[in-house]
Amino acid sequence: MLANLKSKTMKHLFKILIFLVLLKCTTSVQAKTQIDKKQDPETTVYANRVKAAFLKGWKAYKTYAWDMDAVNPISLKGHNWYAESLLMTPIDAFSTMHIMGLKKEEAEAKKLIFERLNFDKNFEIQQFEIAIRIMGGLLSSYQLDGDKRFLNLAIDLGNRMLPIFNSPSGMPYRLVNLKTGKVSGNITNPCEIGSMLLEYGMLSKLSKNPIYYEKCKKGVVAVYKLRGKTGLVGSQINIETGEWTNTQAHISGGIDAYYEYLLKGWLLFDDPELKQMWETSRNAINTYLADETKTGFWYGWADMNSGERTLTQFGALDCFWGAVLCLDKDFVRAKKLQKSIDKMWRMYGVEPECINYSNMKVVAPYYMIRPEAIEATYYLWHFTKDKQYYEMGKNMFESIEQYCQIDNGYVQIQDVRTMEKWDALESFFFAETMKYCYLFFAPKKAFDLDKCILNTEAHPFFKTWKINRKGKHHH
Ligand code: DMJ
Repeated sequence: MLANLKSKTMKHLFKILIFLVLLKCTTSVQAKTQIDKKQDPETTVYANRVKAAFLKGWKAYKTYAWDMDAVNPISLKGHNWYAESLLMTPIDAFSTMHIMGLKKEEAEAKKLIFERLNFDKNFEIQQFEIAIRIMGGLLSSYQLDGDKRFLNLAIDLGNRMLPIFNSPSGMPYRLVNLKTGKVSGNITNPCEIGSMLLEYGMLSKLSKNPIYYEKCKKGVVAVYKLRGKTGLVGSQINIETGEWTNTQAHISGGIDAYYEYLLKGWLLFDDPELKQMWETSRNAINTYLADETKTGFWYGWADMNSGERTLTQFGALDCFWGAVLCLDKDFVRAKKLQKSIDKMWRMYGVEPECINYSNMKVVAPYYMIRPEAIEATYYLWHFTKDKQYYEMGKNMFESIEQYCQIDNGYVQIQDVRTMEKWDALESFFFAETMKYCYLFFAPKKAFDLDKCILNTEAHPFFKTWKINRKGKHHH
């Protein structure tokens, strides 16, 4: 009987043991699926690594260049663009901090901006750069954070820059003195004429004052009307006479964001005139600049009147076109271009500034940690969810880690063939390069590209957006 009892107890204990083992297995499977459902572990590791890279750059700025425009991480100092600082780095960094959820850094940047930023400065600024980085940064910060002081600063800046449009044609001058309003620089380019339309448009929308959009759009329409027979614009124009001083057409620096803003302006403001201007321009680019060659699919240079090919050059800046193609839903061209972008990136480990795509020789060897190649890759990943683009994004981030990282932060590359370092870190490292890298790996709730339009400095602008009396806002 005793033996019988023992064996019954043993059986019972055995059953409990089996139950416990099964329970353990189920809960650990559940825990694992919960992690997988949220975010796969590799993606989380990458998200944290990008944040760490951003923070390392920010630490360099804080330690060596606090309250200046930008940091020089090798000589351990900072510099300003003009006689005094306009806080370019903290303003450019803010929207990325917000998306990355870096609360402490957001608070310190915000404090610095509200304590020190003042546009009453007796010096000339390049209105285009200040519009995309500073006005764009402030307006985006306002939509992300809800603090009205961001908007007030943007309005003050916008009013000080308005004299740029006082030309006979309405096309803006390149330079303006922020205190006196004196303008100069009548020889300019389509990018510096049209690539502020998103910022001035958002300023009008948020301040409820139409003047900024109206003035800026007048300049954009004026340069569009002066397009060549091909439908393309040239590289340089005299805004007082309306004469082209350089008729080379391309999608590179000096023209790039002019086209980008026709499409993005249409998408953000529903302005049908912009849609029509975009479609005419895009068709001309497809006809005269797109170049199917044995080295890949590229966009070269041509004369704006004859359409004749003048140069077979493509560079780091031109890569933005991949993102524009995605927004225009032209995934056939976007995918073909992406192959070339990836090829150019892998030639030396990071892309050079410019190559001749007919012989794949380097034309300009430096790398400024520009974002455009990563931007194009991210858009394709976002819209297609094809894993090869995620892998390309990972590779681009790894290259920056490998070649641009130093003990005190990140620096640009003088020559990608030797990887010689260059003691500089542009503010777009914080606004754009790190943001696009992060977006490959960011948790879904951190950011939704479908709800906004990114300006050319990667600051998000929201189409629908509300703010309540407590400063809380939602998109
Ligand atoms: C940034 O200031 C902007 O992306 C601009 O449109 C082009 N140049 C830099 C980045 O390369």
